[in-house]
Amino acid sequence: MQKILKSSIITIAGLSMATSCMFGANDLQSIMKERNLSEKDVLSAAKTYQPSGRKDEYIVFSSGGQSGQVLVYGVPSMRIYKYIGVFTPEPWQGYGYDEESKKVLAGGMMRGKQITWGDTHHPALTEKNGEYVGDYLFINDKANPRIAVINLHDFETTQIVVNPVIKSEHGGSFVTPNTEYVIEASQYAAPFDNEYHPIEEYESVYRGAVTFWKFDYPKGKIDEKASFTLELPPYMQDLSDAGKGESMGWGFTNSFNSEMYTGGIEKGLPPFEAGMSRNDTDYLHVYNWQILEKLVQDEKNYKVINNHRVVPIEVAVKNNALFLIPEPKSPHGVDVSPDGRYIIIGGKLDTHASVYDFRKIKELIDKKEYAGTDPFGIPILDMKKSLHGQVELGLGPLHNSYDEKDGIVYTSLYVDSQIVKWDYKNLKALDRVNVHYNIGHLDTMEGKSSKPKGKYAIALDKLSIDRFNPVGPLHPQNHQLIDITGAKMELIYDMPIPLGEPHDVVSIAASKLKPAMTYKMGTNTRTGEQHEAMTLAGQERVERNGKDVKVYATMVRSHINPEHIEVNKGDNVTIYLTNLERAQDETHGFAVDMYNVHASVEPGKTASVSFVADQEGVFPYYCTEFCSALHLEMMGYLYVKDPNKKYESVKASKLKTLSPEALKAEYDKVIATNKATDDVIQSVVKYLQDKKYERFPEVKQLVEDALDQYSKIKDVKAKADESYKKGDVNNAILWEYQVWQYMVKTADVGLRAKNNLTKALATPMSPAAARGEEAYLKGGCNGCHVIGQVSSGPDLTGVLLRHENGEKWVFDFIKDPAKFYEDEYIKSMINFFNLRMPNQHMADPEIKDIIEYLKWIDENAAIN
Ligand code: RUQ
Ligand code: CUA
Repeated sequence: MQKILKSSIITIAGLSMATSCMFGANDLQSIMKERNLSEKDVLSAAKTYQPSGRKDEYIVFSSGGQSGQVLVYGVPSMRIYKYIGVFTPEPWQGYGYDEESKKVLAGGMMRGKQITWGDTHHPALTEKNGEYVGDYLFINDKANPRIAVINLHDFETTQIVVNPVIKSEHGGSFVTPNTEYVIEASQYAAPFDNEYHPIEEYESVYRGAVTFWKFDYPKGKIDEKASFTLELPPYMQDLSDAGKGESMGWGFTNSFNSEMYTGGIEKGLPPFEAGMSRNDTDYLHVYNWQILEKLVQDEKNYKVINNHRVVPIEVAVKNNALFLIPEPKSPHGVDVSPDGRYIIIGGKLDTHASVYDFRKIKELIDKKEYAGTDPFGIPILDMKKSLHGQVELGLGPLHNSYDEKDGIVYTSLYVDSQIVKWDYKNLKALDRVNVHYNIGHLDTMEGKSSKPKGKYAIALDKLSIDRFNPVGPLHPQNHQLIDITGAKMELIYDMPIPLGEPHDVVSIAASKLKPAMTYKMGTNTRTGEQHEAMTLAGQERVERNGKDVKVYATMVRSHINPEHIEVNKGDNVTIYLTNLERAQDETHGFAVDMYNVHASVEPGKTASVSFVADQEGVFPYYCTEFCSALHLEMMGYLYVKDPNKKYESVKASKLKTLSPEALKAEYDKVIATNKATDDVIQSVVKYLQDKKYERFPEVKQLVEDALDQYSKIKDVKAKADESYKKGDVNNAILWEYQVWQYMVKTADVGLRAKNNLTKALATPMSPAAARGEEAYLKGGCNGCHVIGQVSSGPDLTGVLLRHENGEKWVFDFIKDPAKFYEDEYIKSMINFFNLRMPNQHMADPEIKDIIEYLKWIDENAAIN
C-alpha cells in the first residue's frame, strides 16, 4: 500500500514537474530533451511548420501513380489538400458516381471498354512564355495511353483523350512554352493499327511515336481533330521535353532500345534487359513541331490511321523536322534548361549526365552536317559535336530540375540515393545530400519552367524502408523536402504518401492559382456550362415520360426538396440536384442507399445521378456531408413500387395528438424563441452595418450568405401565419420551427461574419502584446477578468487610463498586489467583488508584455 502511494506521489510530482517545465521559461529546451530533438531538428520544424490558419507558399501537384489520381499538397508544410479523381472513380467527389463525371470517364474508354484505373506519371501545368500559369493541369496514363485535363479553377477533371495510335506511353505530359501542344511520347513500340502482328514484324510494323495534342486554351479542352502524331522508329522512346527560348519550336525525346531487340526469354533467348542495353549509345530524337504542324495542313504529308493524322518518318526527314543524336546507353530524364539552350540527359546506366548544347545542334542541322543515317533514313548528328560536356555525378542519374540561380541544376541519383547539385555550364558538382531511398524524380519550385524559383527541392523516393511506422509489406512512398537556399542542401521533412507510386510532381507559387470558391448557380462543373437541369427554389418537380422519371431537386441547409419520390420498379430514374447555397464550403452530398450513386454538390453546382429502379422497396436518400447541425435531418425516401402488385390500402396510424391548449402553449413558445433569436440577429446586423462590413470582401460574402438565409424566412413565416389563421396550429408550429431553422443558419453565418470583421478591424498585435496575451492567459488572469465586461473582477479595458501614471501603477500592482490592499480605491474594489487580486508571481518582462497587451486592448476597445 505504502509503496503504491509512494510511487503515485512520485508520478504526480514527475508529472507536475514535466508540465511546469513544458510551460516554463525554458520550455523549448525541455521539449527538445524530452522528444530527443537536436537543434537541427527544431530548425527544420521551424522551416516547415505552418501555424494554424497559415497558408503555404507553393502548391505541388503529384501524380498518384497507379491510383489514377492526382494529389495536391503544400510546400513547405507538406500538408495534403486533395486527391483529384482523374482516371479512377473517386467517391467523395462523386467522380464516376454522378452522370456528369461518368461522361468524362467515358471519354477515356478504349475500344469500347471502360478502363477504371490509370498509371499516372507526369503532371504538367499550362505555360505562357515557358512560365507556369495556374489554369490547367495535364496528366498522362502510361498503362492506357491517355491524357487528362484538370481545370484548376475548380480542381476537377474535365476531359480525357485516348491516344488513337500508340499502345503504351511514358513521355507525357509535356507542354510547349505557350501550351500550344501537350506532348505525349510512346514507350513500348507496337503496331499503330489495332490488328495482330507477330514480333517478326517488329522492324517493319512496330513503331514509336510522339503525339502533339492541340490545346484549345479558351475552351480549356484538347482539340482531338487538330492533333497529330509523328511516326518514330521502334526505339522505345522514353521521356520528352519541349524546347523553349532559343530552342522554341523543337522537342526532345530519348530512347533505350536503338538495338530494336525483341526479347524471347521463354524461347531461351536472352531477356529484353540484356538485349536492350547492348549498344553503348541510344538516340535522342530531335524534332520540330512548328514544321510538323504546317506539314499536317496538307494531306499529302500524312497518313490517316484510326481517324488520326500521322506524319511518316520519311516526310519529317524530307522537311528537316527530325534528327537523331547518340546519347549514353539507356538514359532516362531529358530536361531543357530555363533559357532553352541546354538539354541535360540523365545517364541511368552511365554515371554521367550529358549536357547538349542546342546552339551546336542547330548549327549542325543548318549546315546539314550529318554523321550518318539510321536504318529509317533519319539523319544522325555527331554526339561529340553536339555536346557541351559531360559530368560524372554518381550512380544512376535520372532526372533534373533547375534552380533560380543561373547554371545550377539538381539531379537525382537512383542507385546512390542522392540529390546532387551541380553547375551545368562549368560542368562541376557542387554539393550532394542523401535521400531515403532510391529517388526517381525530383522537383525544385517551378524548376522545369523558364523561371525556376528554387528554394525547396522535393525528392520522390521509391522506397521508404525504415523511415516510418510499419504498415505491412506495402510501404508508403516517401516525399522528402530539402532546403536548397544555402550552400549545403538540408533535408528537412519526410512525408509518407499513401497512394500509388507518385512518379513526378510539378510545383507552382500558390499566388498563381485562383480557384473559385463557389460556382455560378446551376453550373455543370464538368463542362463549365450552365446545366440544362438547373433547378432554382420553387422549380422542384418530378417529370414522368413512360418509364423515364426525372426528378428536379434542390439542396440547401438542411433539406432536400422533394423529400418523397415514388417510382415504379423498372423505371429509369434521374435525379438532378442543384445546391442553392451561395456560401463557401457548404457542400451537400447525395446518396440513395443501395443504388451505388453518389454526388458531391458544391455550392452552385448542378449534378445528377441515374439508375434503374430495379429493386422494390423503401430506400432512404440523404446528404453525405455534415453540412449543418441538422445535417442528419437532410434526407428523404425513394419508394419503388411493383406496378404488377396490389398493395393493401394505406393505413395512417393514429398516435395521440396534443390538446388545443398544449398546442397553443407550444406555439407561443416557439414564437417567443423566434423573437429572441431575431433580436440577436438584428444586433449583429446593426454591428456589421455600423462597422461598414462591405469594405471587407470575405465579410461581405458571409453577410450576403446570412441575408440569403434570412430572406427565406418571409415565405415560411407567411405559411405559418396562414396555417394559424386556418386553425391548423400543428402545421403553424412546424412552419415556425422552419423559420427558426433559417434564423439559426443566419445567426451562425452572421456571427462568423462579425468575428471576421472584428479581426479585420483590429490593429495587428505587436510581438510583445502577443506574448502579453499568452502570459495573461497562462497566468489565469482570464479566470476573473473578462475583456469588455465586468465579471468576477473589473473589466481591464481602460485600466491604464484609470490611474495616474497608469503603466507604472499597473506594473507595481501586478508585481505585488498586497501592497495596495489598504489603498482606498483597491479597498472599495475588494469590497465590491469580494475578492482580492492575488500575487501571480510574474516576472518583470512578463508584466511589461501584459501592459503591451492591455494597450492593444484599449486601441481596439471601440471595435467590440
Ligand atoms: S519516369 S523515375 Cu515514369 Cu518519370 Cu523517371
Ligand atoms: Cu447537407 Cu448534410
